[in-house]
Amino acid sequence: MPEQTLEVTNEKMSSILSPLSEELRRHLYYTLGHHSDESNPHYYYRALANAVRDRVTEHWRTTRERFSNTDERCVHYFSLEFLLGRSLNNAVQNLELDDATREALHQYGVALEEVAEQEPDAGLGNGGLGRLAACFLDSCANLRLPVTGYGIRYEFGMFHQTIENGRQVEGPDHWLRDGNPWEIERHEDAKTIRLYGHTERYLDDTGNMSIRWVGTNDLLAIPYDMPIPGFKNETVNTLRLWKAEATDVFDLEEFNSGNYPDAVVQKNNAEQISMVLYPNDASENGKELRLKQQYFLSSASLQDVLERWVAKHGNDFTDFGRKNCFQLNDTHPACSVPELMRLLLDVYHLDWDSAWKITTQCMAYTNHTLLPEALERWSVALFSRLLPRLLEIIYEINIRFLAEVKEKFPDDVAVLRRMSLVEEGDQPHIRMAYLSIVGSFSVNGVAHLHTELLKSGLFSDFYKLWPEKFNNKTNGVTQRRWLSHCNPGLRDLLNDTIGTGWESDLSQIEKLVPFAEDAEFRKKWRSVKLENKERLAKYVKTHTGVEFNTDAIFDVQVKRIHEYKRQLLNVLHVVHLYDRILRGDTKDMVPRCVLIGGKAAPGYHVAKLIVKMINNVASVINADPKTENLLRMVFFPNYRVSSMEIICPGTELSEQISTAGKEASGTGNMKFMMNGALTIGTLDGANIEIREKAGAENFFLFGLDENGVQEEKKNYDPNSIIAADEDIRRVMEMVEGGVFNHHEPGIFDLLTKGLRNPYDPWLTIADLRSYIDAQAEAGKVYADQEKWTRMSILNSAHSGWFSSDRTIAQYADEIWDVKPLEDA
Ligand code: B1N
Repeated sequence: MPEQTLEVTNEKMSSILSPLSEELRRHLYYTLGHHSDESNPHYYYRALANAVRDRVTEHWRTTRERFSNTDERCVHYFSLEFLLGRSLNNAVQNLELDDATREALHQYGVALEEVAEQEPDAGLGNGGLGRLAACFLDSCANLRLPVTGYGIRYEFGMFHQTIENGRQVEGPDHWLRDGNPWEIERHEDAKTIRLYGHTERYLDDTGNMSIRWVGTNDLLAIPYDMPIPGFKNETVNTLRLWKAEATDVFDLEEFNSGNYPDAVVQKNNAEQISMVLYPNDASENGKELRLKQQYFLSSASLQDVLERWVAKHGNDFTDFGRKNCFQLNDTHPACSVPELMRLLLDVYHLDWDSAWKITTQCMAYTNHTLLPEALERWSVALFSRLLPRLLEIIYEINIRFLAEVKEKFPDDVAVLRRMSLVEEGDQPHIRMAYLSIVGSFSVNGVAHLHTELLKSGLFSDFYKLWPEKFNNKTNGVTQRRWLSHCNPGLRDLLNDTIGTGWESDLSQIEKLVPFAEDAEFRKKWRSVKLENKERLAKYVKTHTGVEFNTDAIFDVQVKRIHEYKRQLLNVLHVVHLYDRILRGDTKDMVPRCVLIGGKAAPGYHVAKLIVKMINNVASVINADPKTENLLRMVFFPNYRVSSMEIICPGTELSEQISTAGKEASGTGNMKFMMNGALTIGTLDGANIEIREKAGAENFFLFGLDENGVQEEKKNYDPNSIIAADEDIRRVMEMVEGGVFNHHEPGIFDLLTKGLRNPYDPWLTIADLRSYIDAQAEAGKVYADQEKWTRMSILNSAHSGWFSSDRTIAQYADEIWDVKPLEDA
């Protein structure tokens, strides 16, 4: 059928689609086979999602057309994680369907909120890194930038966390069980992915010596596209997620040899690749299946982009590097460097120099962590078995690279060993971060301090060689999800006070500054916060059974559980407050409700023990009548995107307490700030920039800075600190004396021994005194509600810098060199 006849113009559209209320009725009846009188919120959700999805289709098509017609550069954002959360409300908001939706649901007597809650979170990510990718897609669509996301359609996303006897138990997250109305399968764009096999030399048609990769095990990558609607701007970008399937060819061979069951088993093997998200945040995972996932994403996505290029330009790749950019979200998709080389060399027959020029013109790499345990290294043995052709290419890249190093530093022999892409040893490994740096024109960190530490530490040799490659892009979050959508009370107050411009340009939130001095406004600000605290208290009650008193300060730490994030420091402070209550020292103590939430990697024993300790401390405190109206603590189970949407608007004190130099950026800190929470934090990651923007007087600072940490480590003596500080000594006595594990003696020894260890890398005891004092200061200020409110308003007012729109505008300007796409 010719393309024209498929086209639906805007006018024709309105004649095809009826009012939303009728579309809802139609989907309920015809798509789902339900009558309204026998239905429930789950089916209303699915019918509504279909109806809203239909509303996206037209702008999606026109945006795609703009992409394929443009001669401007396009960006492909490669990430193993996209932590999208829910899509319905986002689409309703961005397409301005709020009134129509409410009206449509009204006929059935159900509220949008109740229906929206039926949607499972798309939890295709671990934490900050995956959520950042989702915020970036939103901002790219808002700014009408030609950016496509590429990822994996995991059948099972981030595991479901329950708590049994205080301990984390993992359950499967089968988010696709009821189907996914937000995706469209595009079988016609499937790609073949090759694994294993070996390489051989041969003479090609033109008589040239070429290399081919043969004897491979092949599988298919099937794309599923998800719409990324821009904010009120008729733009819908695409997130393309790949699902692994067995090739039909393979099935057929097995089938013909009478081996039907084996063919089916083979299909299952192939499908394993996209079966599950690895639940490790900031720690390396050496599993073969993980490397397969990484290569699968890289190869499928690069083939997609290259095939489209060839369809338009034939085999002329002269401009490919100038017209395309691949942004690598950490080293997880780093196979893209050798894979692009392989495709250009072996499939499109370019010579090495041309292929390398193109590759280094279009690859860009973002680093998200300094933690050595998170730096990816793959064993050469595994690489040579799984991806033999890629290994050859990596070796060749390395030989040429080391020659360049030698030329630059002729007198330094050690430098070659240090910078080599291959780490020598009993079992040689490929250093994926170095491969990414060598293959990219841009290397960026995610907050000012983080980038400086990359340049002076981890990547200092590379910085000396190529200073021009290095740059900083401080993270941001989308205010459309993290303010507008999740905090409607504050949204309305802002709109009434400073207009609506901040929703697409958060720098305008600065207009709030003078209102900090307006007593009437402060009162309204407090009443919005109170409503959000009530909503949060109800949520906490439902999921933990614990009552939060809304007069208390709501003190929150939600993020992955990790030693460097120091949830233990938080617990020790809570124990200190409990100790004060027990000894009757409650003068000037403000009532406090402490909430901690987050998932521990299933294999991370210490992190899981920290979860247990939080739960045990909480149980003892909440059960003790002496704490009534003064102190409450909960561990919030199964923390995820949709829980943060309720938690962050109700939070007053945001805990950002990592050991200085360890948290690359943090992004939860930004969500809290926008919603008017004050931060108690160290000089780490983006906290530093938050404090700069908010003003030092509006931030509760404590602890060693990064230099201080280095100094302290030389002579760290936690036991002397404990002995010399009465409060700390008592806290340790309670924890070590079994107050929180009466019936389970010794279970926390690993944790308390860690705290007392002079080699404790997280220096928890070093920062505890300063943390307790900063907490006391926060409590004191909270008692002065007018002062607290002023500080709260100023935090929101100065949060403009932390919009991912700003971050993405900088990527677009300073790395990608792309502009908004105008209508064709
Ligand atoms: O990336 C976020 C930062 O805000 C956080 O500070 C940082 O910790 C986080 C291996 C990671 N770094 N590294 C990871 C995730 C999954 C995985 O398998 C590492 N996550 C971060 C956004 O920049």
